[in-house]
Amino acid sequence: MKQSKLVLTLVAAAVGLIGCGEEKKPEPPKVAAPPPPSIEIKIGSVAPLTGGIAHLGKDNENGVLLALDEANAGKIKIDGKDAKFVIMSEDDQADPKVGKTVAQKLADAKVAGVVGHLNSGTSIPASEVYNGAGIPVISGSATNPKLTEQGFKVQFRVVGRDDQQGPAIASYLAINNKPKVVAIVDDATAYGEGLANEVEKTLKAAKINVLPREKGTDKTVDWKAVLTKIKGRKPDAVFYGGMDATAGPLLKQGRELGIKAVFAFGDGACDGDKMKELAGEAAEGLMCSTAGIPAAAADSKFLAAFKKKFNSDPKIYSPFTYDAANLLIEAMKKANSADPAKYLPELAKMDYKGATGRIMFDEKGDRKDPEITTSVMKGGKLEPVAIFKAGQTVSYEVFLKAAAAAPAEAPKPAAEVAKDAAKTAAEPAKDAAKK
Ligand code: ABU
Repeated sequence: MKQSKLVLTLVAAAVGLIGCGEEKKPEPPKVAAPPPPSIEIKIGSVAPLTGGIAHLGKDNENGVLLALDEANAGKIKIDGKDAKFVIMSEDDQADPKVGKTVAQKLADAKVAGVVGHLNSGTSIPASEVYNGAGIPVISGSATNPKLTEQGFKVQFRVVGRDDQQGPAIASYLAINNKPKVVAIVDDATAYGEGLANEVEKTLKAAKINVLPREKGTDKTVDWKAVLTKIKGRKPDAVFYGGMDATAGPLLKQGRELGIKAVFAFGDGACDGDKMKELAGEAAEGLMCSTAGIPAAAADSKFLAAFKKKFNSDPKIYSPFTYDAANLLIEAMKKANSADPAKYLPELAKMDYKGATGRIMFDEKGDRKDPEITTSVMKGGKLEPVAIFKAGQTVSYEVFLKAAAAAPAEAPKPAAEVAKDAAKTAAEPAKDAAKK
């Protein structure tokens, strides 16, 4: 009995020891779960960030920044990896040579796509670089037709072209103001000269007398010699093809010289606040066009998010650069790849509802049926007055009504919106332009 008690005690002690030994054994180190695989996707953004139109360049960049912020917050997965979108922003100084140099820099850095450039004069030479590198590029502002006439499959734009914008603003001017003599000035850039040519063609087709072309540059701020010459020819209207930094002084000096003609500009000089800042009271009555909807008419969610992030309203093009960046991202999501060769086919066939409306591309990479807006400065505010779209001009009011009536989840084709707007209009297109 004593013996068996002893045996039990020893067994118990041994078990206890084993137990104690197990308790003392150091815990195996806890290995943290490996982080989910991630992928950094670089998106290039190019615009003039210095110089006379840096305010527009910064606005373009802001559109891209907002789109990338939202995409990163949305925790997008591409090819099973957490996608982190980063901007690679470059300043092309609105200079064609610098434009080509920074395009090469972006290609060397292997960006997945590019939003830019702002100017046609930089976009056109840069497009050769992107085409050679196979990098998709979408401009939110360049309007010269040549950009998408080169047959580059990587090139897209989300605004209209100057051969749409020029006829629209010239027709509005011809119908509404009935000028007999028009002076045309341009800044000798791909955009300014090209748009001026389109306006001239339309006016001449309407049998309006167009004076011999006057020229400046994209740096001209002293227009007195040109304007003095123009004043002597007594034009009823002056059209200028150029950006706001040069258009503002032209308008101000024109009024100071006593020119009473109506001044009309294209999209590069259709920023109401900037024109007021540069031309003051002389900006009243200014007529100008944009190659898309007015920035203030962009999607309300975009407008609120933009205001929250930048504490300012968009200028002319940021809703379009925002859409351009989102189009790149959506195409990558559809292709499940950030490889340009894989997502480019998706981009080309995109049907996307953006902040600026429904976006589809034609075979050249141009936006199908873009809106062209004509605005007039009234009481210190640039008021949209007419929209040209899908071959028809309607009053802005009618266009807004027709667009609001189209269900958001299944947007009507642009041509249908314009046709509906035309049907709704109390007056025919010609009279709508008179409003
Ligand atoms: N569309 C006017 C500003 C940009 C350009 O040069 O085309």
